[in-house]
Amino acid sequence: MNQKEVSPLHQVRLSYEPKLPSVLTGPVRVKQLNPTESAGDQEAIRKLFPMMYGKPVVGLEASSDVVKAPAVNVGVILSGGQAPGGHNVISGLFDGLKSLNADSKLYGFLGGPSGLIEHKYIELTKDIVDQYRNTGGFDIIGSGRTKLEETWQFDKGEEICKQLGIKAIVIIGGDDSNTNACVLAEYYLQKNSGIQVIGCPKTIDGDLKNEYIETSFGFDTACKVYSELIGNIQRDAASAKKYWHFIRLMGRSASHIALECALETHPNVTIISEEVATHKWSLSQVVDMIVDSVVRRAAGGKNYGVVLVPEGLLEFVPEMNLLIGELNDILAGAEEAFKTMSLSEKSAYVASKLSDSNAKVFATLPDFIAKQLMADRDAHGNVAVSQIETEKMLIEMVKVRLAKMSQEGQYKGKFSSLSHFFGYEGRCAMPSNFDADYCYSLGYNAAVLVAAGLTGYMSLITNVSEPSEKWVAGGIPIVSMFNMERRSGADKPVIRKALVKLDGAPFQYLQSHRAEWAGVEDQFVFPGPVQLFGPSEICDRRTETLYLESKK
Ligand code: FBP
Repeated sequence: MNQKEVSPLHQVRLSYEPKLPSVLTGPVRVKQLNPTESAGDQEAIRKLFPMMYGKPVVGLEASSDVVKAPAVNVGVILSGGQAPGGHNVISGLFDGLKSLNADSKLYGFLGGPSGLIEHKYIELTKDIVDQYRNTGGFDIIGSGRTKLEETWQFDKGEEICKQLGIKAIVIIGGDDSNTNACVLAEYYLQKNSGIQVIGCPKTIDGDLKNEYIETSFGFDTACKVYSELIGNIQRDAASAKKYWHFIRLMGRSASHIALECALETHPNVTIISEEVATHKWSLSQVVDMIVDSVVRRAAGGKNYGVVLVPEGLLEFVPEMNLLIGELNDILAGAEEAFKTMSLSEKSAYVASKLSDSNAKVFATLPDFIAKQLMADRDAHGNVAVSQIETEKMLIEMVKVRLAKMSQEGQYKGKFSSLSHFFGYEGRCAMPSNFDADYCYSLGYNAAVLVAAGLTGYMSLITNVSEPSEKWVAGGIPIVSMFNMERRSGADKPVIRKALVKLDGAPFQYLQSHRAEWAGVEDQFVFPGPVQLFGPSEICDRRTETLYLESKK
């Protein structure tokens, strides 16, 4: 982006110096730690990744030997949805490479993984990188969702790397992109092409974490942005006293964002998809949970409140999950036929193909939800959940239930509702100090892993609930996070998605306060905007999720 003018905050923020773990501020030595196994299906994964399987976790320790590293050319790719801090991974990588050897070069592949295949790239110079330090967005080189999974794509990638003298590719992405990064690393190793591949854990969804990765970058900022907005809405609700606000929060599958925002703001009702799936709740039972709070508060004279709905909810409701699964299959074979059909023709076509039980569920859905469920799937065959207005559907269902209760004399309140969806508002926000520091460190550390000759590793910064000087740097073999899962009709090695754990401290905290928050007394908390300057306890504050998880 060629900007003529930048805001005053943007200008000042460009010169913020991200904090690094102490170990990365001087010469380091890489030490091998524990050998690893894959997270599941060890035999199958070992066969698929004979070169990568079993590699050890690595850690960095300060070294007194100052060895001049040879100059290297590295390529970087931003993959998938935007997450605050992506530009800092790139600036950290750039600075890390230059600190090891000023003649090293960084190339950015444009528009995501497709840039590697189509040979679209720019050299990232200091002038370019300096314009993007500590800013939100992925616009420095753009992102994309092309899947890197076929050998012709890997070969095209190798071709451009050879042409530019690129020795390593750094892929900044979520679970799917890092899965592909590992497949690419194995392929290049088997071919002896001399190209290393390093991953970095990105996603606002917070679902790329495990015993090693404490959090994915972008989660901190995105949740803080949404929590500010939720707090503002809660204050409006408590001032006007006339609306129930239903707020859907992004997060394709897992409910980490909804959970974190609930811990920050204490809304009346928070739905957690993983809980719905575990207890096999129907949509009607989800509605029970909301109606219970609406009725209790109305009895206390309060006809207002706030409900948080996770974006991925429908896929976790068993009856809807079955329906969506069958719809995916039907739609996969009907793309051509659909092009010329009206909405009612599409509905009739789908209804005629569905099994009896799924057809019954489909018939109960409001038209707008049926239409959204029939929309195009993404490259992975998934429903675009960010386009499904689940919050509006729940409002309709709550209205019907309350009308019935009113007729039966069980409810005497007034129900006016407003719906909201917060997702894209947070993905490109200016990164919080935590994300600015964490991302810069991930990128800087990736340069060290490249210099150490590693491949198939993810850049790892841990102990992040502590101040940054105490952070620990290292790398984890991506293959150690794999298990086999059924995808598009075949068993594939993938990084296991981290869903909300119902026995984990963050959910347990919500659970122990839910009844109180749903009751008549308002318990709302107003977090206010992300603070970039001021006391450290405010500006460097981590997510509640991270604090609660690190206490164990
Ligand atoms: P990543 O997993 O690639 O980080 O993207 C996550 C996400 O922001 C989800 O929360 C959301 O459902 C989806 O991307 C939206 O996708 P799109 O950017 O294609 O609209």
